[in-house]
Amino acid sequence: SKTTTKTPKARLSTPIDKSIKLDKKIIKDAIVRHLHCSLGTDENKANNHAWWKATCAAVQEQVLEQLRKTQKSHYLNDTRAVHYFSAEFLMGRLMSNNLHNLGMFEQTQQALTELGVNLTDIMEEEPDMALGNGGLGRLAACFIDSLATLDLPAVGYGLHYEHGLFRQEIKNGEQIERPDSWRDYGNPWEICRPESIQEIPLYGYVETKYGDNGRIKKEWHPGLIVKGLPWDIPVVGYGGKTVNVLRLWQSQASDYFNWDVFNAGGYLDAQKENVQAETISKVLYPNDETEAGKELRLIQQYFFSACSLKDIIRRYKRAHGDNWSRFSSQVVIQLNDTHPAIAIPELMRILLDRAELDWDTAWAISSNTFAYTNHTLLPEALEKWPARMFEKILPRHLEIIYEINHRFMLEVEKVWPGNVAMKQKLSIIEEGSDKMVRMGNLSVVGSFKVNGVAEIHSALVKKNLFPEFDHMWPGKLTNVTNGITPRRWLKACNPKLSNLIDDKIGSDWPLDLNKLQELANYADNAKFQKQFMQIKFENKQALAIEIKALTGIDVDPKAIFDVQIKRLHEYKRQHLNLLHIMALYRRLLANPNYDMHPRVFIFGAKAAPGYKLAKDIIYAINQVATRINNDKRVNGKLKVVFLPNYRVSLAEKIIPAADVSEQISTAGKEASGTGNMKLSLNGALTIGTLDGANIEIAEEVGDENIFIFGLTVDEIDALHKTGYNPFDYYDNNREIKAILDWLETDYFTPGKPGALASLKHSLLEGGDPYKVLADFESYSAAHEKVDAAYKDTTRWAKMAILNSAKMGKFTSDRSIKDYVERIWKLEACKVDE
Ligand code: GFP
Ligand code: GFP
Repeated sequence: SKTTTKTPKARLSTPIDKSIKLDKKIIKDAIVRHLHCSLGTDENKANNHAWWKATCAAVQEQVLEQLRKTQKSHYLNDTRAVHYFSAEFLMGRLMSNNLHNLGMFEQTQQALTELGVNLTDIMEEEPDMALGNGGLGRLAACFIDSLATLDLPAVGYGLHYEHGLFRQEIKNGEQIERPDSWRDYGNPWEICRPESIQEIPLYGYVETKYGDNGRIKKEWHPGLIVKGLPWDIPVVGYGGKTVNVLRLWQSQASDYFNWDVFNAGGYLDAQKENVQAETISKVLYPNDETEAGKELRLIQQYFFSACSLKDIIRRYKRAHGDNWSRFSSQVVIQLNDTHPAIAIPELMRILLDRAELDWDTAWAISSNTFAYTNHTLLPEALEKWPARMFEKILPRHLEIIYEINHRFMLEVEKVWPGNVAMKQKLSIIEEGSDKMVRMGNLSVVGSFKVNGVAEIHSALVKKNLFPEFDHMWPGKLTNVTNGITPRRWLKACNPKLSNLIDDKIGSDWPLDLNKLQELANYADNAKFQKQFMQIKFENKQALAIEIKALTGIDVDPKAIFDVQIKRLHEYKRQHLNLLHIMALYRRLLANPNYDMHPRVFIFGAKAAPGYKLAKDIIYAINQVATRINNDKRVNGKLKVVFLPNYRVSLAEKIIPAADVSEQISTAGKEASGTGNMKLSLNGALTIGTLDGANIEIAEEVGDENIFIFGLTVDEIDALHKTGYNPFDYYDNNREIKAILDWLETDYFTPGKPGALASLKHSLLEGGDPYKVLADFESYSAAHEKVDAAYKDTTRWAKMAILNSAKMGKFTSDRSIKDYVERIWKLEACKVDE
């Protein structure tokens, strides 16, 4: 079971095929036809929602035709395919993206104009598909866009959550979580596929039997069977040729099970089982602080992994029957973090218990099928599940995991004879009063490749997280630096800049982002600088209107728009940004002539519902904002905006309008970051630490076009060794002391002294785990450089242009080509007409 190793032919920009460009008359007719015949309404009555749905239906006709052709081509060519297993897909909205990728955006816009409808307005009707949390989920969405664009056979597999990430409201400065209902009135892009339902066993016990040949046979008698119903979301590649599928599983009660219970008189029990089964795909990341919550997460992971594997095997068997020898040359499965790691023992179970292969054959197939991406070094994110939970929910899988571990321990013994501590460290099982299964170790042992997501992160994975695995299997650990799709993150979200770029360098950059390099020739050109900055200004005007509508705050588009948009987490250090804002405020109060260009600090962030300090930071940002925004003394020089309900569609509005991009994580903590790439691509300058992909961004744009500050990974290590004491900074820096003490007063929380004190305490008595105080001075100094640079308009324009020009490396097409070359060994498959 060796994988094919032919490298795919490099495919450069294919211009969009004119033949699939539909003229506006055809589109107009299709929209009206759907308005009449699918929605049963009329031009006179239709509201924006109806127009949106009719337009989706008209677009979907094109999409489904290409989907059919793609599936046929893949089938006829018996292609090797990658299967991207991910608990998250943060798709956002699909309309604009699909129109651009099909090359029919302008025609559709014109068709609708003729019908008296504004495309931009009706696009606002589409709810975001927020089936994810942050970077990891958005990365998955960018990757499937690139896979389709590069004509690579690929399927995304995940969960069809009824509720995605919560909707965030801000009440009296605090985050309130409301359920997200992205498909209350149906979702026009998805197709239900009851013909491909899978049944998934859970609970029960394992029976050991002896076969005729004396061989031991295991039979799992499940206690519950749930159904997995697939929903397909077509993924349209740029150019509109390949349309792959994102297949998401919804859980349902299995009919016969309920029927029996019901007939036996257990009416309520039957109901209960329905609820239990349907709970599996109800919400994204159920709170796992309780035992029941933990169980539910493990069941979710198993449920979607098992459904997906059965689906893959069904497809494989259709082409190859019961001959397993080609499985791992046809199928590669990428595990997006450890969430789907349970797929490893599940495939082993199928191969051992169902296909009745011997262990070595089964293991050779399985371990040549899986590859694993690590997205974080934070210990709390490396999943562990209690062994007793496995015993209850997945008893057979626990046996298999023990066997995998037993055999792995023999390997460890060969490399480090008699070394018990080493065995304990590397074991998939963590011994203790409550035995745990380490999903990270399982993923490394069960995969043929393991990658980190930026150079520095992958180096730290080797050096700190999995050094012994690297020693045992040299070459297994590798790097693939993240990327972003320029179709969504420049072409679609920043049409003015895209048009300017088209005019200057032609229109094939969305497929070949290195072409942007040609913009560097115009970086000193006064006319181009003016055009570039005028577009930035207009984007800022548009955002100012949005800010007013969402928060009631007036901001001046002539101010510097300084943006930090990402999940709220201490390691991302939104509170470092906040402390600096408070410092500026203090300086302005002390000296009304304090020299600074007006600045608007813009935040967007959700905090995990159970993460108290993260929520406190949101509250602090809002309280400080309210006080500053209403203080006449700052003379309009300082504004702070917290935009509620940060999500993909909001990011698409903020990013084109950003001047400054805050990428200020503690060095060594942000694996890569991808917002940093999106902002820089749209001409924002980064203020950032030497962390994650910031380092590679700095390499591309050059040190003179980025503002780097703060401790490096090595300096942080050194600080740890000598002993870090945040009080040193508090006692010796008057500004830091004043700001932290300010947090304890009721200056920002009138009548409620101490309401922001938790922040101060985490930075002092709490030990300041993310070294906020250690980096404060250097951060503040870097901001002075930002201010000086902005005042020099020519210099700033040049820097901004060079940021856009140098982002070619960070297209997700490059990431996918790296995966293909280093890990997947896939070949492109052109879709036959
Ligand atoms: C795929 C889906 C099926 C669906 C067909 C439609 O086929 O559910 O009916 O496409 O073309 F899975 P498979 O390759 O998965 O069988
Ligand atoms: C994680 C890491 C990021 C990384 C993404 C994608 O993001 O540094 O860029 O994964 O690899 F933290 P979150 O899902 O945690 O936001």
